[in-house]
Amino acid sequence: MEDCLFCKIAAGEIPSTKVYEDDHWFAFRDINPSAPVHVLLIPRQHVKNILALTDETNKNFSDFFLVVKKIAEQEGLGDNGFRLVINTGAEAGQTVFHFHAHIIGGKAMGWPPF
Ligand code: IU
Repeated sequence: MEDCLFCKIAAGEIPSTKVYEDDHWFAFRDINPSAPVHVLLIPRQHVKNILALTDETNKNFSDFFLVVKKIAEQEGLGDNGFRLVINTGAEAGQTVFHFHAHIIGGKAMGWPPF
């Protein structure tokens, strides 16, 4: 999609600190990390958020949790765990409208998150 920052990051047109990539997914370090590990996982395909998913676009999400697991282990979060956050819509705090999952870890966290 034209003028989508995260599409351009996934395409390598805008630099980022890459931590993982495959045919469908790209992951990079959040520019403003809220924990020692803060990775954003994005699909290469432009999907605005969960509410915009369709049967067709969902096909590329079938391995989503396994990719999350792979990145978490690669980042050393396999023992102590991590938090997975997907802000969906402005009220939930979504500011970039290309689906992204925050993989956050490396410190103790509280609940609720707001
Ligand atoms: P949110 O769930 O839409 O609020 O998350 C957007 C995230 O994207 C947020 O944590 C930003 O720090 C991050 N980010 C980034 O890593 N690089 C950028 O160029 C921009 C935002 I704009």
